[in-house]
Amino acid sequence: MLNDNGTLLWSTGLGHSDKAYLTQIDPTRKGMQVFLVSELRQTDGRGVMLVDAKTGQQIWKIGQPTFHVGDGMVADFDPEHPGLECFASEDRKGGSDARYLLTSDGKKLNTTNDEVPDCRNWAWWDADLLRETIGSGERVPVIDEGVVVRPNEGTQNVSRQRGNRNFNVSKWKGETLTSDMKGEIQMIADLNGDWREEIITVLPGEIRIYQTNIPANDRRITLMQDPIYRSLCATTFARLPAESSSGVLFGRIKIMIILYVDNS
Ligand SMILES: [Ca+2]
Ligand SMILES: [Ca+2]
Ligand SMILES: [Ca+2]
Repeated sequence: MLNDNGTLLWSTGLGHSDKAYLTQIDPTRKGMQVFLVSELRQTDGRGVMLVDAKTGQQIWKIGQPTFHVGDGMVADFDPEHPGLECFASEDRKGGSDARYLLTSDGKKLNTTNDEVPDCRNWAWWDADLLRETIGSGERVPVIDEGVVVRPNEGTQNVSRQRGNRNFNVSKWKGETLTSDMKGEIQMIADLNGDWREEIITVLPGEIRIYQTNIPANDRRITLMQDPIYRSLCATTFARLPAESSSGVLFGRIKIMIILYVDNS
């Protein structure tokens, strides 16, 4: 964690973290916390952990060995547990396919991998403050035509078939809110300034912006007024797509900020 003058504020000493999120994750604690997952093998149970954002002091750890935790996310999707649920998944190249789901105060919730949602693609879509998940549907083949220019070979016309994603927005383990959306997701952000997020997809020769048609029950400041959210949108979606993000205060909960994303 860097200070505002660029100097080191604190370090866990764990090395490379594939994902880290700064926000108020546990509403019973003062200040913000950082949820960290470790790419490096950790035998001391700190491969998935929560630390105090100001000091780096450990708040909780998963307490079991981890191998190569390649993805992670924080989102409030379960109202039964206060604050943001913390979840993560092992990368198979580390030798494990385990997935983890913990409450904001570090209690493990899942007994099977199926109980853990995907880390990618979350959006505020309906009128409540829980985050909705974007489920992948079938891949629909499309023909993508264009030209390529190769050194020493000149210009060639190309036509290739590739998959194109069909997806739905749903409550986690609940009702589907919007279905039959299409394209590869490039960005999820509050572009039209209410506080729900638009989903931007691409298809061959086409950009789509999906916007919720579910009325809000209250008025909230647009997420883009939050400089952290705004800068996060600019940085996150300029790289590999499909990483959801946000960073504003919704009543009792500040939502997450990605500090660092590495897709290696
Ligand atoms: Ca919750
Ligand atoms: Ca919601
Ligand atoms: Ca919006």
